[in-house]
Amino acid sequence: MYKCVIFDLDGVIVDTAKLHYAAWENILKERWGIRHTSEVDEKTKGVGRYACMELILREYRIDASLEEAKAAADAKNAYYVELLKNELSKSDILPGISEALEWLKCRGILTGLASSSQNAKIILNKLHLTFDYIANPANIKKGKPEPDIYLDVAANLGVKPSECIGIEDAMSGVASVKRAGMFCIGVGDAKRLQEGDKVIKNTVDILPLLQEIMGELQDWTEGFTWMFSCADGRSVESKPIRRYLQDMTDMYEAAGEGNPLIYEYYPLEAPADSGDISFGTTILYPGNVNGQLFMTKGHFHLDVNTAEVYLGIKGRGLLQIENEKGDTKLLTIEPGRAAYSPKGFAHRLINTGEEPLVTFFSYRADAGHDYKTIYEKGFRELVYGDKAGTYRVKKNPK
Ligand code: PAN
Ligand code: ZN
Repeated sequence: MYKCVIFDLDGVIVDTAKLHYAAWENILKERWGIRHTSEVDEKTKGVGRYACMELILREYRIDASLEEAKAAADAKNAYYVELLKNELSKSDILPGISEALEWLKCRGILTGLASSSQNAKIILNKLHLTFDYIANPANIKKGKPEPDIYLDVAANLGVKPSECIGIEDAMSGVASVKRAGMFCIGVGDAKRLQEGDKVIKNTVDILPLLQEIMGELQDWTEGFTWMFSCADGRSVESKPIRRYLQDMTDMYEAAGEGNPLIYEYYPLEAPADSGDISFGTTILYPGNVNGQLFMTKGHFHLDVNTAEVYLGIKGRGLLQIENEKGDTKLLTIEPGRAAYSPKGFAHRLINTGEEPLVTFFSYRADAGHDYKTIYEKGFRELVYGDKAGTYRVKKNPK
């Protein structure tokens, strides 16, 4: 149901409050000889640069011309940017945020940033964080508490507001998320943020809460599960095994760049007994290495005479199968269609589409895995992607 999580920046991802405070303090003292107070500072949170200046002038009853005010706001910002550049680092990311972002990305859930800060890009660069979309506050007509910035992120990511969760620490931010028609997580004081759908004290609580909300709502029609129910009534969460390009470089014809995540799988290994079956979920991401489509490593089972079945849940792709005699096939995998790798056949998944290919697999628990043969030689056919979303098959020279 939820496809996207949108974050506020200050107070949620990073705490720049101290730096803002120091910058305002400096400017107010220098220009008007005024001592900045934490009460006024609190009211400036989540408010854009010039709106902040107006608020401060009002609060301290400062009489300034429009030019003076603008110049002071710009000077405050210049000072603040200096502080950001000199004092901000990865260690300033608030606790639990990196883990939450990683968790969302691994599940193909979109991430967005809805910050009123014109300095968001500088901050994210310093923190080495990326998002699927970052709103540009200069293009947003009405700031928080109006919903515009959150609606902008949703529109640019192609999701409905009802499919988004917004995370905020300020009252104006919570109001903005709610007016946008999104589910709101407030981080901070429960009373102050009571408009939020759920309020947690601390950023470390974000990931468990997201897991609770999204884990509950994930079901087969959403295309993915890593929670399995057991006969004894327990729910078991399977731990993912992740394969990056560098784990399988020699398997692609040409060396690729970087180290993207290619696939992850959530196996629920039953005891290695012939009467049991192991099963789980594989997510193979879309992409290619110099045109060769993303694929899993692939393997024979150690007991060659064991079959396996894959069921397509989401996305499109192929189950490539091949036996020692050289019989080789590419079986279509799509939602609702099962593909069978008969006994004696090695198998691998290939993603021919543009979204993650999610499958459920099941095989005899004592089958074992033999990766060596495929790792060294590969399958007889290599599958390349064409722009039109179709694929091309090449003979494997190995
Ligand atoms: C699957 C695969 C899973 C990952 O569980 O193990 O999709 O692919 P590789 O094992 O080829 O890396 C399976 O076929 N088990 O037997
Ligand atoms: Zn297998």
